[in-house]
Amino acid sequence: MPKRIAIIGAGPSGLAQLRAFQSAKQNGEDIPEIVCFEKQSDWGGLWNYTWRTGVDQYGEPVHGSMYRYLWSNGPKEGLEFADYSFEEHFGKQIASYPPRAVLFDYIQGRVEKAGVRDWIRFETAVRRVEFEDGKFSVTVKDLPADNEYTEVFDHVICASGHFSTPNVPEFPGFESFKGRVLHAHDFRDALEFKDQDILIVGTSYSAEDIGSQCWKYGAKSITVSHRTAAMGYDWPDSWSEVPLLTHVDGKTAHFKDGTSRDVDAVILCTGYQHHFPFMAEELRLKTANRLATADLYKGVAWVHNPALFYLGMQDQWFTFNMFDAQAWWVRDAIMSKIAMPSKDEMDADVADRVAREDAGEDDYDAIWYQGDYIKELIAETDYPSFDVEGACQAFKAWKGHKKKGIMTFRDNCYASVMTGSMAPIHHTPWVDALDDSLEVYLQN
Ligand code: FAD
Ligand code: NA7
Repeated sequence: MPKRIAIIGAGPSGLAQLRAFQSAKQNGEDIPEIVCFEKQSDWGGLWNYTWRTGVDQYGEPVHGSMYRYLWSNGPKEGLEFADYSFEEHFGKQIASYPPRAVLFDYIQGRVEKAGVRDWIRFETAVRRVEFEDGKFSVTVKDLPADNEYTEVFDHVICASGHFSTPNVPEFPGFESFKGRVLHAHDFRDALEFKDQDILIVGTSYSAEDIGSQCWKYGAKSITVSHRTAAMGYDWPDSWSEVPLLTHVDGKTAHFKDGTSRDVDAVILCTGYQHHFPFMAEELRLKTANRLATADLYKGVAWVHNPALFYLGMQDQWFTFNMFDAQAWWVRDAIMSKIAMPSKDEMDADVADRVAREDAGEDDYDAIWYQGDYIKELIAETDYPSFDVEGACQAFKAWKGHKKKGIMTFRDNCYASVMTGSMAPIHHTPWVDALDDSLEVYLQN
């Protein structure tokens, strides 16, 4: 009997896993039986945009955190698949910061070519994963049929993402705030905040990008409140950065330095939780959003039971090609091409990764740390080797471009580390590009 493998989620990580197994099959290897459970009706994970917020048509928590007009927040040259270039997909080189629809198209292209859609059971939510007698029992719900059933697997690969369950702090006065309070997870369209005074709490990607979106689409002012430190970019005139919110009173927001400001809406860009309610306690990953996750050998194998794997659970500089590196490694561990060490060795590996991350001093160290991690994994599999150093350099240039102009960094272009060709400069500066459709983006 071939082994049976359950993959939870058909986002970029789960799709990387499907492609990894399919590539082994294409090379004539006997692969296990693969079943991928995806609760949405289509693949692509966060890149599969939904207008819905709250719960979906079946009462399931909405997974999507992406919003309209989202453009890649880093250069595409840092995330390109080594086995499927942008040029192969689009038939030409494209500009460096594609909008969501363009990246969604690219993600789909590789798995359509691989022909793995039949391996996915859509609209099927994983409800419970348990381990008994050396096997995993996976209970799922067929959502349209309103029917739960359980199947048994030799391995489970959890690729359910970790940017969907919001971290929602409460500040005094929210209960009587005379405006809208929402988390970034529920933000969909910046036009909703046109002509409004917006308060954003948080200073990471969501804060920076949602603030920039609101600015681009006509918000009157953006105030960003920080817990640790201001972002410090050279913001447009209508922006200000203030210390942490202490409370709100009516429409007035008060900050730690004693200043206050009237606002129409508060957008909490306060990050997400790693949330796996379907995992039995002894299988459930509990980790901060960091580069070296807790309890994952090589960043993927659950040290307490290495028949279970998690993909894409790190904080992310690299995304798609890192998920690939992980997926190829997990495939080879499952197919016994990579040997798993003792529990002590796995624990030592995790401790070493944590110590090395903690020793890093800045974002550049973090970028190279994650680049080295990718190199380490791909050296152990047949994932096509690529110029990871070149991708790190693209991220370094990107950071420099952000410092130079936070509203203009997306107008820069970089060379592909897969094909060597230079991306064209986009036909319209980002601040003026209000149409983010695939058709318009590809008009270069
Ligand atoms: P996800 O994309 O979250 O996919 C997980 C999948 O699992 C989903 O399809 C979900 O429906 C499914 N699932 C979850 N629970 C269950 C269940 N119980 N049963 C069945 N299926 C389930 N990365 C970039 O490279 N560039 C960007 O510009 C960028 N922008 C981002 C903007 C936002 C707002 C956010 C939140 C993230 C962004 N990211 C970006 C990072 C993003 O995490 C990755 O690009 C990528 O989507 C992660 O893929 P994943 O497959 O690990 O997770
Ligand atoms: P991140 O990167 O996890 O950042 C969370 C931010 O929220 C960060 O600035 C935190 O501040 C801040 N935070 C968290 N809790 C609080 C409280 N209680 N009060 C004030 N501020 C708080 O999440 P993002 O959503 O920005 O990015 C997630 C992904 O989405 C990312 O990978 C992108 O690709 C898109 P801190 O610095 O810890 O003080």
